[in-house]
Amino acid sequence: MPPSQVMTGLIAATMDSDAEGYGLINDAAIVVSEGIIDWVGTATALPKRYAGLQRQDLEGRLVTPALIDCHTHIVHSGNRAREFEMRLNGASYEEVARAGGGIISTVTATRSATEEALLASALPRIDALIAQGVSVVEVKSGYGLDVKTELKMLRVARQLEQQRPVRVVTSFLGAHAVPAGMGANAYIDTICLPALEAAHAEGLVDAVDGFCEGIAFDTAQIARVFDKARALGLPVKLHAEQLSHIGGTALAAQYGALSADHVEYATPADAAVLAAAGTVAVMLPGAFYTIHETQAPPLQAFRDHGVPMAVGTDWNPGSSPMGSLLLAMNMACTLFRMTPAEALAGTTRNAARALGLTDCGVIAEGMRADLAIWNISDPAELSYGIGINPLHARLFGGVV
Ligand code: DI6
Ligand code: FE
Repeated sequence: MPPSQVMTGLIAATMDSDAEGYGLINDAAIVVSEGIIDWVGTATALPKRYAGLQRQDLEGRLVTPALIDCHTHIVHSGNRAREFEMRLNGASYEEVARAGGGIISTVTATRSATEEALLASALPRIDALIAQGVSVVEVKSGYGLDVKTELKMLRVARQLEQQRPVRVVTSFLGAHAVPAGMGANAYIDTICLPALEAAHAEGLVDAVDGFCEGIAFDTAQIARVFDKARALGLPVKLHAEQLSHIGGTALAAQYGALSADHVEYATPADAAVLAAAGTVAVMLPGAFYTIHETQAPPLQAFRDHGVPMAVGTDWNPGSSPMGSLLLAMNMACTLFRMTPAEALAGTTRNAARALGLTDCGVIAEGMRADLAIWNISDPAELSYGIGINPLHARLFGGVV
């Protein structure tokens, strides 16, 4: 355990839900003890009992909760740069598919990679996120589509947490795509549900996800996966309404999902049911940008109904090869017109909520001391910069 210490000379963006906007405290002090935030407030109000503690002057820097990337697919093998290039040279979808492109190419590569190789390729990705002040990363399976590889992906996700000072939250995404030569229902019965049971038995699953889309699984098929999740006592989340409106958002809300992700084609009625269910809407502007989507998610409806909004990278080799959560915040502002305060809440407080975590995401007494210290003084700069990383230091459980 690191020694107890007082940080002073800082501006705290606490992101505390009771506070408006950033929950800013100018000339703040934060007391960290045994990896936990013991006290936060204005320096002049620091209780006398902390007078003897070691002090660190942060020279006017901004301190936020460490960031949380609540939607990634960083465990995968290979990349799809070739098909990116083919498409920009005018190749059609069919030509790309015939050349072995698309999601199935990532499945093939991920199946043939050893656990060690998968881990080796995922480590630099999680390092890139950590270098931007990220302390929690959600990681999905979904590029195996067979029992063995789905479990392999989740084991690698768990290993990331052993190898790096970071917390990993896993989502089982067996219902990501239908493997070639198989019907969706048969796939769910013979592979997806048995894989979920096996992964859960091994303690590999924190939540269950699915891709509810015309090119993947319909609501009735996802409901069967969610029923199994419910029977196992696991929370659910869903890729919903990304390319079209087929009812995934309402289904997610019906199952009390932690989050509904993408939601470009969600409607104001969907916003109302999300709000009633307490489900977080996760914005993934990297995918919107990459696939040249033009339909932006209904932000104003989310605001009007009080739907909590989060922001993630969706880091995956196909629709969002994006290794920067700060860039995702910038794009959420520029492409979706989120405010910088909403974007920061979306990678702290609301991202924690999208993962079902209650001990991080805000700077408040009793929370984990997962903090990001930035070389800036205005929190809007985090969303304003494009490809700029102003991180000074990151505390993970109180450790620099
Ligand atoms: N939504 C997406 O945008 C990605 N998966 C998903 O559920 C696409 C993943 C890929 O193309 O590899
Ligand atoms: Fe995704």
